[in-house]
Amino acid sequence: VEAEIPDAQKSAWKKHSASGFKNKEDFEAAAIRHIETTLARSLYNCDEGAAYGGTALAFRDRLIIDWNKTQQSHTFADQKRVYYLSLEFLMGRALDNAMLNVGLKDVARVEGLADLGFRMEDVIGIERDAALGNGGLGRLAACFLDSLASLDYPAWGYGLRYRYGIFKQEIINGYQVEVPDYWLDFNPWEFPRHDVTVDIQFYGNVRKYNDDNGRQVSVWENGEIVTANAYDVPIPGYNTPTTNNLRLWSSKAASGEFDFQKFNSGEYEQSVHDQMRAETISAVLYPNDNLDRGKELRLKQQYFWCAASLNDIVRRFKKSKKAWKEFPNQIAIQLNDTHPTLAIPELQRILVDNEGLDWDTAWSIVVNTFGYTNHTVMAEALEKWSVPLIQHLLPRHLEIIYEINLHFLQYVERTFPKDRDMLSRVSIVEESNPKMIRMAFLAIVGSHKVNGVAELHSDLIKTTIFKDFVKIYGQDKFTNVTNGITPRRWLHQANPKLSELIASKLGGYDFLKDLTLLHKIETYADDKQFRKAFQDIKFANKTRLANYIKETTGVKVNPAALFDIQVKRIHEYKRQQLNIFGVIHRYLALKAMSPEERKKMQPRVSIFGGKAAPGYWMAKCIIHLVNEVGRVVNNDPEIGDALKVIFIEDYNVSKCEIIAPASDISEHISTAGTEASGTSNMKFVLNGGLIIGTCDGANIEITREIGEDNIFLFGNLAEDVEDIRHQHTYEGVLIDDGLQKVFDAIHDGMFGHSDEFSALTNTVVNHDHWLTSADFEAYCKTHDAIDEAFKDQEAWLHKTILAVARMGFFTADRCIEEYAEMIWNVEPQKIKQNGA
Ligand code: BZD
Repeated sequence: VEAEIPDAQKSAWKKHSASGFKNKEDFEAAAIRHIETTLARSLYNCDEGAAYGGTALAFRDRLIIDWNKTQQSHTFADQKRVYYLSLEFLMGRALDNAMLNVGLKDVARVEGLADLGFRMEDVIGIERDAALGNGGLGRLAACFLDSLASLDYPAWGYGLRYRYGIFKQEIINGYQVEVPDYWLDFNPWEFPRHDVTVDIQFYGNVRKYNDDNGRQVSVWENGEIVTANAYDVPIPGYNTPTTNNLRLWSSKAASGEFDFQKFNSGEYEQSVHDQMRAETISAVLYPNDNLDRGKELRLKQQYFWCAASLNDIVRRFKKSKKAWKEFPNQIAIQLNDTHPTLAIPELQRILVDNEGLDWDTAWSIVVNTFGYTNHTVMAEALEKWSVPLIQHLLPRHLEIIYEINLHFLQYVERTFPKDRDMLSRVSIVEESNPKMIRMAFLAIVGSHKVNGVAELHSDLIKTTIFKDFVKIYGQDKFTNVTNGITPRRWLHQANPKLSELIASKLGGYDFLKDLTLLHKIETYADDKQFRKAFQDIKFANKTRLANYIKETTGVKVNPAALFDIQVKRIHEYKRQQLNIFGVIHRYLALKAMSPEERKKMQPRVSIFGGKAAPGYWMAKCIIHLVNEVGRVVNNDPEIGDALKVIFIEDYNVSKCEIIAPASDISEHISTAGTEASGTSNMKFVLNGGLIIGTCDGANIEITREIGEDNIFLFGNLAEDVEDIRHQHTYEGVLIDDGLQKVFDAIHDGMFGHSDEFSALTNTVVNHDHWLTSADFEAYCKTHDAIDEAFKDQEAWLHKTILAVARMGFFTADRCIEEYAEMIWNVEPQKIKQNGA
């Protein structure tokens, strides 16, 4: 290819090719140029917003140069690539991450920005979070992108470019109020690719005919077309030139679709309406986590994004002129939950209908290409789509799904001829009214590997919801990849002082790319000086959070108190209700004490944060109760610093970066068997906090790694939950004595009108599906043990340091290496500095 380019052209490019800044002078020049020319500001009206804009654009230039080199190098090398399909990427802020990953934060901070008259923290704080996700699933995708790039894997993410990300949460009079998050008015991190578009079809009908060879051909026609537009977001690796791509699709009316006929004849509204209808597809992120609501627009989003992404992937493959059987050797596609499962019938459709492959050949390509990650066993979260809806929206795909099911059931019947029930149990089509397509089953049948996200979870899927599939396909199709987090963002960026302390002992920052090196700080758990330094950092981080709380809530909290934090989406299975009932229990106990007794108690700050899905009534009740308890407790003069209860508004990624380093204890207290993994548990321990938790998800493996002396576990085990629920149904719920006192206080109106909270208490009394009462006593006792343990600060520090030292396993880098080896069969590829 290079030989075809004339020398004059080459030398012009060589002379003028952009090169990213490497020092203060270049940075200042780039930032000022952008402030003046891109943002049209001057020395006299350069505010913090403009300083952010100039800095971000300067770094963007730098990223895009590496991005170009990376993409060129990957294209030339022509090795297998990974495509990570996720409806959610919860990226948070990009600037700080970009500065740290390219290793120029100090150049920008100490020299550049200071010269321009700004503080780095203020400039970074201007950026809005890219909040294209709900919670753990979306954040996992973001951590995986960071690791893929940092480890030099050729990989792309594919997602949707929502105009509105997850809503902004405001707390008004103690209630959650949702405000739209319009985040795109200034987003320097995306590149619109106006030349990269894909036309996506919906509705229409399927026409059949026989071709010259007598082969039946299906044509999907007369549909409605919507265009997908690509926007690319560069993903820089840490300390490597590798810069991968996250491609997000935006919907718009197909070109020519704006109907001038209608417009000219006065039907303005209709023609504008069509336009808006198309744009609606990528307009909003659905704010439900772990719940499937079966809305048509959601299905449209899923197909729109799968079809655009596959079209893009296939187009790139076809350029290589390789034989179709090479497809799975060149391409691995990972499905982040069942949301992208339509990619399976879509690829089959492309291969059979468009490319003319026979069914079996096509199907073997499909199965060898896809891997499926499951994130939940909870029935209410398992996706199903009604057959009439799919029939209407995607008629050809429905036919293909039925045919996939037919082949699959025939195989099952041959293998298990005596088990008639098996067929209806495993059928992709549920014989209900209306019939439903079980997306998880389709994903299993269409993938070569299925994985859970923590050991317990991966065992549970094999023994419960996917049990029959293990019989059918054997154990080997099912595997585990325990989740992890990127230490770049969750240690180095969120907690720079701790990162620096560790680096000072390990002789550098290599641990950020090999987190197992942390084990070398174990010996410092016994080093008094190190402990002091560690403690000072924790105190500074708690002070930073205390200041934030003062600024945003007006409540003054004492940074010397024990900070007890639960931040995550609000959900009954995550049991924030257990936490707040425990807080009320503590408050009642404090009230019953003499002032002298109260003085001896360990002061606490109970901190909550998290969003409730807008339609999730019970979750909203929990938020309201937390806020009402806070109002009463925080204003009780008898209580003072002994207890404070805080709800942090609008919890998101950038807030987590302030919160995670400031915990003494964090709560991961889901009903055993319900939290697939959890990842914030890892963030908190890595930042020098201990955990109170149930034997659930990754808590179990965290315990195994850090030692059971360094974690506070309590509660019933997953294997006993079903029996207890059964007992509740047939013998009624036994309400714990302590919990009864809490309910009495609520009913007496201690926290406002009790009607507001009756749903919360009634559900415990009636079913206690989440074992709030069954686990209450153990929960409260464990908190008492925490108070005791915290009094011995030296012993506490010893535990926290050991725990940090033993967290090496939970890096997302390890996850990516496991996926690469067990599921994708891809190799890393170093970028040569000159590109080619
Ligand atoms: O995925 C979460 C699980 O609940 C966590 O236990 C796990 O650690 C993470 C990462 O594996 N699941 C989600 O966050 N799920 C969703 O947000 C979601 C969103 C839309 C629809 C269904 C689920």
